[in-house]
Amino acid sequence: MGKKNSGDQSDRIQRGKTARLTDDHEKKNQIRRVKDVEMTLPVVYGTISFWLGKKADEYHSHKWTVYIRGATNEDIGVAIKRVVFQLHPSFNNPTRVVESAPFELTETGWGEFEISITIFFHSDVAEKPQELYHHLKLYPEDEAGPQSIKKPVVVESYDEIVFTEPSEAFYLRARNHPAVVITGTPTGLSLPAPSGATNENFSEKKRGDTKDHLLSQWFLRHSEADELAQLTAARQQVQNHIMKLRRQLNLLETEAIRLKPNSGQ
Ligand code: SLL
Repeated sequence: MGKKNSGDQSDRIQRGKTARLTDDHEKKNQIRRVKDVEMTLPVVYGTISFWLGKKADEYHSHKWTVYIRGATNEDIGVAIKRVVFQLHPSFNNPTRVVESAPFELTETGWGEFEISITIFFHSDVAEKPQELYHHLKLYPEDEAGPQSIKKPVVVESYDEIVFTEPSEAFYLRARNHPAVVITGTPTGLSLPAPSGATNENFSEKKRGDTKDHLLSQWFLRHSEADELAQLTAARQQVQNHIMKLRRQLNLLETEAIRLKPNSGQ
């Protein structure tokens, strides 16, 4: 049965930095990678669990949700194709596959256990699946008296999925996406002219974000995420400005060619 932990805090933040995703087998497939660039996907994963109070029975004392979300609640479906949550074998069909963002799963149960979260990336990301682990926590550590049905127990971990030398395809597709943080300047890559097919479209089709999530009031704050969000916003402003200048330059160049007297005449 579920155990009651003792300790100081029920809401806990855990930190980690995910190691470089190695990709030996993909190197053989001649994936073109962007040198001197790192793409980072800041994520938060964890569980929020509510005690069911009067509705509780022996096998269903809590209702909980496990999830992995963008650290700033942006849609991480830009990089992640599918997430598999592996539950305790006491659950029916303990392997739960979530095919699109938001990547989450809600269940009822009675006990705490380790959930494995396997992340599969889109094929153009060209990275192997990555596994994270989260310990489902149902019981608050610091409260002696009866639990409240209103205040859940929340445990979240902040992590960064780092794509060092990302694939060119992924870089070009996701470099302006708000869920992604870019560091470095690409070398040896001729960027296509702005087509309008980047930034603007993301905002229209990002329904996998968790900004208006039903549970968002319980999401914890992670200072790293806030800092990265500021950096991303600044970078995007600069990007937009560059795009605008590029368009103007293009127009001017076209106009210059048109006005240039033909050498033969
Ligand atoms: C414990 N080692 O003893 C853990 C195992 C398993 C929890 C916890 C199943 C719910 C259901 C469920 O909650 N299992 O049958 O629908 O605390």
